Amino acid sequence: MNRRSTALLSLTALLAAGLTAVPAGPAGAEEVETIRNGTFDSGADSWWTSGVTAATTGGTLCADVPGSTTNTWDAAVGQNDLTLVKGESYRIAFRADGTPAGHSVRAVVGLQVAPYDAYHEVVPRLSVSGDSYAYTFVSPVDTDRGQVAFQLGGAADPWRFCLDDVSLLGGVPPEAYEPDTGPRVRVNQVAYLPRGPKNATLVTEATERLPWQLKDAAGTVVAHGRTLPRGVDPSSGQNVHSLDFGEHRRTGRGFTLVADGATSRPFDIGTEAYDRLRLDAAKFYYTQRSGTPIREDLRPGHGRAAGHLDVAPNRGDGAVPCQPGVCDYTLDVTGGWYDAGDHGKYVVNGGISVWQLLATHERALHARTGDPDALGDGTLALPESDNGVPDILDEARWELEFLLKMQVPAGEPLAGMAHHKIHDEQWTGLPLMPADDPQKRELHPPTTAATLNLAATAAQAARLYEEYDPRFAATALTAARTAWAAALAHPDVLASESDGIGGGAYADRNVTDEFYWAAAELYLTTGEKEFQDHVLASPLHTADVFGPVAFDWAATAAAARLDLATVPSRLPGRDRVRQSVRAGADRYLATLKAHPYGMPYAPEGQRYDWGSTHQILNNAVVLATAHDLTGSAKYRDGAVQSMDYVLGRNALNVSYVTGYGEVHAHNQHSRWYAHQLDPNLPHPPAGSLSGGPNSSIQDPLAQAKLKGCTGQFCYIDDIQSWSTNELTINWNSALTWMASFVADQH
Ligand code: 9MR
Repeated sequence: MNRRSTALLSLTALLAAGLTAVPAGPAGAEEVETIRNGTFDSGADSWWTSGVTAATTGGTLCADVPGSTTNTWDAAVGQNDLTLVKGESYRIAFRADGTPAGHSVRAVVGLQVAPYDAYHEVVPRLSVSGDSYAYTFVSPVDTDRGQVAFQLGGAADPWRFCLDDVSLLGGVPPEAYEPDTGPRVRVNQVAYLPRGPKNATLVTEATERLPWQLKDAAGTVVAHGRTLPRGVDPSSGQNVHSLDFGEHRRTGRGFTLVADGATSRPFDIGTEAYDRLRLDAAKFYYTQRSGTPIREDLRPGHGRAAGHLDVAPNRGDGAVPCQPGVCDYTLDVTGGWYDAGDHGKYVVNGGISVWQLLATHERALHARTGDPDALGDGTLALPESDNGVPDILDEARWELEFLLKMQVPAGEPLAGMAHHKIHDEQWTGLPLMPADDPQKRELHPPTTAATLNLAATAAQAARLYEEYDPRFAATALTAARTAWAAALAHPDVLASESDGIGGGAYADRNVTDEFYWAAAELYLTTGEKEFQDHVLASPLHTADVFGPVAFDWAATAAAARLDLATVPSRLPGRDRVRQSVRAGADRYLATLKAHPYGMPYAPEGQRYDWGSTHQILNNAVVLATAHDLTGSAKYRDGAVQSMDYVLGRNALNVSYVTGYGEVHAHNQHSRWYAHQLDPNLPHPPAGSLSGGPNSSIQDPLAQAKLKGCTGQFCYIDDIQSWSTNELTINWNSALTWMASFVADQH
């Protein structure tokens, strides 16, 4: 639902008919009907209409929907003033038809007043003969301003919609959700490297070793062996065995593994998929760009109008004011990448994302297996391709230019610091193309964390762009120095945890790690004593920074440590720095070996983090870096094996990368890759990483379907599940780095 929509709707015939109790459901709780006159036996009483000509005949409401409307909310039927109880399970049901065939209705249960939140929405395609629809969800709020709306606009030609038997039943038993996990042999559904590790997991009640067979595409057994019983895996609650077919090295497509009467999904043995994945993961960023049209010729199926230029209905990012009381200037903050499925742009998260793309390039310069041409000029089909600059640097620069624009101008209070973020005043609904966002945009207060993200990445940029554009490198270094000085002058200006309306908070209470990171990048670029002193004096320099999750947008110390270990410098004690990476990698390797699903991630209590897939990949980055530092095969194998989980060797038997693997995430939460809500919109492009299992299941859909889930099961491939199934710039940067590493291990 576009939350703006209901603000425009007029209300008619609001009769407070009271709530009707209906017989108890199977769970014994009392089920309560919330809709008044859902059968239209009393004509259109209690219902409003907007932008349609509607009438009831014979207990059915039919609406003539005009053609040539723009938005779904331009034509609608609905009912307001419904009471919803937080945590209660509801079933929304209705019968509907549409003539001629092919039209869809957007059925929304949400808030009838600003900010027009949608608690449940579906967009079924209607038939001419009519169908019944029913969906269960959990209300995330208490409100007596609930609304059910059927949005009908947006079609070129007139059509007719008929509706009957509308019900919103409270107190229904929550829907039992059983994910379809397919065959019990779990494999990397994409590809194993010919000379790499090859492991799989079998879900079985058996406690004794079982025979397995590897079959080629023709069904011929090409290898066989016996499984290793592993007991109950705490991350899934399943009894599992693991199996190792690493001795088989012959390449091919369409292999399967057979064990315990189950046949795995097919997979390849080869390297081609990783060459492709390296490019696709990095290509993700062009389609996240703000402030420029996405060219259809460069991204077939994903072209779109420029977002947030100063063209209506966008309010534009060309002259964005601060939130009231924060500043009295405006900034041109056009450009940059949209953070995720929302239209927000955040310096903090932009920082780690840029860092990791630049680190992918920098690794290629220094690592024994690195290949700077792999993401070089002309590889990513960008508007800047063939300009003599590696495409990965062109892409990262799109965000860097934006980060620089977020710096408070000289002469203003807090000059040199960076605004934490810029986004809509209110949350918007889905789908919503960037160019169609009507919300006011605002700058949020500068913070120390954002300022240090700018200092770190601009300093890193200064050394990497020097060869291609010395002027830009110099500009970046000046901005980094200015930001560093501003952060030292204002070392504890923190983002507010509650600043999460219209965009994510990205609040970080501890910036010691950001200081360490910025100092490290400034030191690696300049070699200057001031920065060296800060690095050596940081309590984090000698601390164990390789915890259950190595690094992310909020925890950047390990990012600093990896660069201090790999980027050439004269840092005193550099050997110990390198040794610390190895020690961290040893622990991730131990975690991986103990894990029956073979991954370097075992959060305390199996509480999976928001974006767990990228945490797994970032831990694998530490393993990969240990290989780059030492040449030791065990670290390379650990890093390569970590990809198996992300690509399908997991409890849900799903690849978390769109377009990769037989069953893969493709309904990620996004306002413009919203195919699940509007068949005219695309799925995310191939190579988009889903955040994956998140034990905290913050969104209502996940709460309705996944309550009580164990670790790996806290995931659903549904566009409404923003806490388990979003896509983001910082998650795809982990995928880009790791896909690049694996592709280099040919
Ligand atoms: O990935 C972020 C997660 O670590 C935080 O806990 C959460 C709350 O601040 O926000 C997540 O990031 C979201 C951001 O706030 C807004 N854009 C979408 C991001 C991914 O869901």
